[in-house]
Amino acid sequence: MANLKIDSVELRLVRMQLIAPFETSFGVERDRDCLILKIDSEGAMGWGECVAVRNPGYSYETTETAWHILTEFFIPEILSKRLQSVEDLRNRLRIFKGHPLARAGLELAIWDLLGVTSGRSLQDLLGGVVPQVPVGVSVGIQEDADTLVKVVGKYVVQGYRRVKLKIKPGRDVHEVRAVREAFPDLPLQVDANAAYDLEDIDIFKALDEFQLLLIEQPLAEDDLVDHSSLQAQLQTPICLDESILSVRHTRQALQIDACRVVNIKQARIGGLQEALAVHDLCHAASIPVWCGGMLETGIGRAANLALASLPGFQLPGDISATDRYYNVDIAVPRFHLNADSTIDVPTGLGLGVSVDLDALERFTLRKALLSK
Ligand code: OSB
Ligand code: MG
Repeated sequence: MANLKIDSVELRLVRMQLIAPFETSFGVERDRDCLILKIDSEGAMGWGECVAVRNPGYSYETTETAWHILTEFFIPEILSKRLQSVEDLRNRLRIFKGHPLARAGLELAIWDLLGVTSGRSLQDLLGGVVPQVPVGVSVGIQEDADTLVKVVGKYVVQGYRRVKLKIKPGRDVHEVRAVREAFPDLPLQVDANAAYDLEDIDIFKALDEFQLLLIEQPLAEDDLVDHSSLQAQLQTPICLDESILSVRHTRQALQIDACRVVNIKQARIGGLQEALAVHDLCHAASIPVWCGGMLETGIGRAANLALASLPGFQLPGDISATDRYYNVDIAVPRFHLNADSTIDVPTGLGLGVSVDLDALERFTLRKALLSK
């Protein structure tokens, strides 16, 4: 049993320049904001990342709502308290509703602390089994189909063996066809980020012809029922991202065949513990899962790699090398793509990465130290 006294929590609003703008159906990100948390516990420290961004485009949460929820509610609930486990933290936060991204950021710092203080890697704590995980790259919406084909080609040359294309209404069938014609054998999938509705069935019927691995989150995040109707009309598996916020949602989605693949993001699911439960449920039901990404810094990416090393992760994750995202990252060492389109899972204590404090300070827009 661990015994972590929570002495203080430092919260930072951080802004990092992306190497290239990332466009999805809900907007363009040029630089990425997030919150970085550091928990101090009797001389040990744990790092976490809350992946909320400036706008409520992917999720209703933003950096400002997460700041509010963390500083006013979640962190005061644990300051100067003793925590024996992640379950202890979850129990303390159970009185609060929602805000999974804020919740997951705080939980991640506790996982890191648990690893550091018990001499174990996060992979070990989670039950990960493989030393490298297969990864792909998520490609944003581009100027036009020709540019998209070029950008995909660049990633293929770099060694990515699975590509995800972001789509939105008006930028879908034509683009996917162009990429499929240029790369007939490339494992390919698309992500709509909830931009369509059932009336768009003809678009999905057309996408159904391109041997896609999956179609991610085609319809609204709060609509499992329409996803089930859509799945019944398609050969291509539907994969849910935004719709799956808990193990209960997962069970219900599978019950009504609203999806046949699940994207697991520990952040969206409210933390690694709940993500493990979603993994276990899907693994037992032989539903393939894969690890999604949120353009994380090296802190969040380290967590994703550890999670993706569990046995149920049977499809490549949206976990790309550091140089797909940032020229300068706040965590070191950087993550590199291996020749077989995998990335090594960190083996050091906790997250297994170090934070570059100078870089962190340079990227910090605001910070607060909470203690009792
Ligand atoms: O829907 O999967 C998504 C990035 C930000 C927000 C939502 C999503 C994404 C990605 C990028 O697809 C995945 C990554 O490389 O981190
Ligand atoms: Mg997605």
